[in-house]
Amino acid sequence: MTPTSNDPTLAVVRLRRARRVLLTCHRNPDGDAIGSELALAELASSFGVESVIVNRDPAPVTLSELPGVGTVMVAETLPDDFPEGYDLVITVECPELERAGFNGLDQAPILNIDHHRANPAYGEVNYLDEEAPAVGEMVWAMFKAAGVEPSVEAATNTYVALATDTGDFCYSNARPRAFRAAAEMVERGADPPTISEWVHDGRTEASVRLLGEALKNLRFGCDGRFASLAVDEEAFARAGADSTDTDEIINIPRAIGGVEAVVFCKQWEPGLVKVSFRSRGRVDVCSVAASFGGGGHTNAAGCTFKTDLETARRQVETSLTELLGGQG
Ligand SMILES: [Mn+2]
Repeated sequence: MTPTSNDPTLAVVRLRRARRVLLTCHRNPDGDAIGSELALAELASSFGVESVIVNRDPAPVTLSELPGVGTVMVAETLPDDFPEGYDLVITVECPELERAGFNGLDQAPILNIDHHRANPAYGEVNYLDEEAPAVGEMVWAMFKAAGVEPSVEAATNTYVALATDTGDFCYSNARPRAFRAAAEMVERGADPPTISEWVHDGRTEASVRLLGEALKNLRFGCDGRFASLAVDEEAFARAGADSTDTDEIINIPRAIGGVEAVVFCKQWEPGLVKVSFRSRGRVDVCSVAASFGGGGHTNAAGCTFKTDLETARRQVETSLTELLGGQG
C-alpha cells in the first residue's frame, strides 16, 4: 500500500528527505505543469534539496516569461546521470507515468502529484486531489504545510498555473478554493494583469495563422451544441506552426452562443492525432476522452488516436453526439 493523500504534508515530508530531485510533467506542458514545476523547484531549494526540471516537450511561447523558465530543460531522454544522481522523481500531473514521455523514470522513487481523475497512485508517495483546481494550488498548499514563505516568483508561477487551469477563473473548477488561493498568491506578489498579458497577448504569429487554418473546417453537431476543429500536418506547415502553437485555439468556438463542447483534433505527425476537449458546466468531456484511453477533468480533457485525422475526428464527434443527446 503506497501512501496516498490529498493532504500536502506527506509530499512535503518526502521532498524534504530527498537530496536531488528530477522534476518532470506531462508531454506538451501547459501553464499548470510548468508553473507547478518551477514553484516545486523553489520549495525544494528552500529545503536545501537540489532539483532539475526535465520535460519531453517545450513549453508554449505564452509561458516564456515565467520566472525561472530558463532552467527548464527539454530532452528526448533522461539525463545521463539518471538514476544514479537522483533520489527522487516528482511527476507533475501525469495521470499515468507514461504521460511524461520518458522511459525508465521508475528507476528512482516517485512522488506523484496530480489533480486528474483516476490517477492510479503509481508513486512511492502520491499527493492526489481531484478536487484541486490546479496542481499549482496543491503546490501552494505544500508551501503552507511546510511553513515556507513563497517568494514573488513562486506566487507568480502558481498563479499562472491556477489562472490557466481555471480558464481565468471561468471554468467549473473556479470554486471558492481557487479564489482563496489566488487571493493569497496576489497578496504574495503575483500580478494578474501582467500574467494575463503573458498568457493571452504573447501569442505567436504562427498560432494565429493556425487558428485560421482550424476555422476553415469548423463544423458543428447536435444542432450547434458542439463545435469541432481540426488541423493536419499540411495546415501546421502552411501556418509555420508546431505543437506549441495550438493553445487557446479551442477557446474560440467555445465562445459561440449555444456551444457546450468543443473538440480540437491535431495531427502534426503521421498516424498520430492529439485530441483536446473543452466544455461548459456539467458536460463531462472527460468521460468521452476516457472512453478513448485519455483523461482529464470534466470541462477540459484529451486523448490520443493512432489513426488518420478524419477517422479520429468522426469517432469523437459521434461520442459527443451521444453524450449531448443523452443530456437532452
Ligand atoms: Mn492541471
